[in-house]
Amino acid sequence: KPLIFSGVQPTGNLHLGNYLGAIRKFVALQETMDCIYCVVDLHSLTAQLVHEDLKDQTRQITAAFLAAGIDPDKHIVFNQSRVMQHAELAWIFNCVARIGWMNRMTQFKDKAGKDRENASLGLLAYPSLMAADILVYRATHVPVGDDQKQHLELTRDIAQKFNNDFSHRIAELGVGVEIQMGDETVNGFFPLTEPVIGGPAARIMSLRDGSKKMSKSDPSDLSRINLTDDADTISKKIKKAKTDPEALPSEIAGLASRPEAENLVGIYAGLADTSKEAVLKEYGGQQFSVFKPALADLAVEKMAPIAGEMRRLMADPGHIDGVLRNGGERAGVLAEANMKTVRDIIGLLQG
Ligand code: AQP
Repeated sequence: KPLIFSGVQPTGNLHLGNYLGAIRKFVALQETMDCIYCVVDLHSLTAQLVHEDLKDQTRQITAAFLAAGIDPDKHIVFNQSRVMQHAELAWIFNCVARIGWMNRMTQFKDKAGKDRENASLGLLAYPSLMAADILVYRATHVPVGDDQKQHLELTRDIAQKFNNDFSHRIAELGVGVEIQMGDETVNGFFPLTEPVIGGPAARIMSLRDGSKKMSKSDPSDLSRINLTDDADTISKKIKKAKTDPEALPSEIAGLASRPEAENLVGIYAGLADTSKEAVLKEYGGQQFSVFKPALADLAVEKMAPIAGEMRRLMADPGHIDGVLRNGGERAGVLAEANMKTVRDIIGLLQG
């Protein structure tokens, strides 16, 4: 049965990239699928170990989930550290995965920089914990931005190696399910999870540099639109966004080698829930002096209600904590059922 899992780190302000690339997809998927959405607080320790306002930031991401429209009664919303089975399975996956796999991750290379020897072991093993987050529920689909594609491929590699390494035990215990691998069907315990990536907003770029992704850690606040920015700030940032002097083209091919123009068209398409082609049909031939104000109005129209609702929710932290507690209890039951089987497959002495 399809099951959705995804997570967001409580590190700094959420931005338009997080919203269009991930959270908005979470909301759409909950209409037809069972979903588990997680604030991955353990992951955030790889970015910043000593974190004065980790609790508040965890509440803020939860508030963003709820304000965007995720229903915590029908689906599960919780913070990762409440369900210790994530860390337990991550350890097992650390023993399944190879160091070479981790070393190849572009996010690790970017974040570790030149001084790799000095990067934390947690930063290197980040994808192993991510695989555990997903596979502890045996989730089948993960909605994420394009930047997470490589980590999802690694999750599949870990699942596949576990299924292979323990194939006899899985068969012996009769706990396998049929897993489709290309044209072949194999028996395994963990599914080969599919990423849900795509649409015009799969990778939103910085407003200051069309070659860099919009990111929480960019030192320039003008590079991103934060979910909590007010209407004036959103308009100012879009007005100041880097562009070129040409008018917008009428065809998508005309956006090639115009990364900043392509980014703004993608943001418009994402917010309006349409395609880049449809945006160019409407604005092709127009100057940015016309397109930018239209984009600013649309961004304010879509984002301001979310920011308002987040502020309202943040005024009652007790309610948010209750949502996370309840979600954690429900997630814990599912995770423990799978972990019991994993411990049996491995042959750990229990009971
Ligand atoms: N620019 C982006 N465009 C589309 N999707 C994006 N995501 C992040 N940036 C973009 C997606 O948002 C989800 C949550 O991300 P995260 O908080 O887990 O971590 P991140 O990807 O590290 O976010 P940032 O802003 O990019 O942080 P830093 O600055 O630390 O690198 C994920 O699904 C992600 O794909």
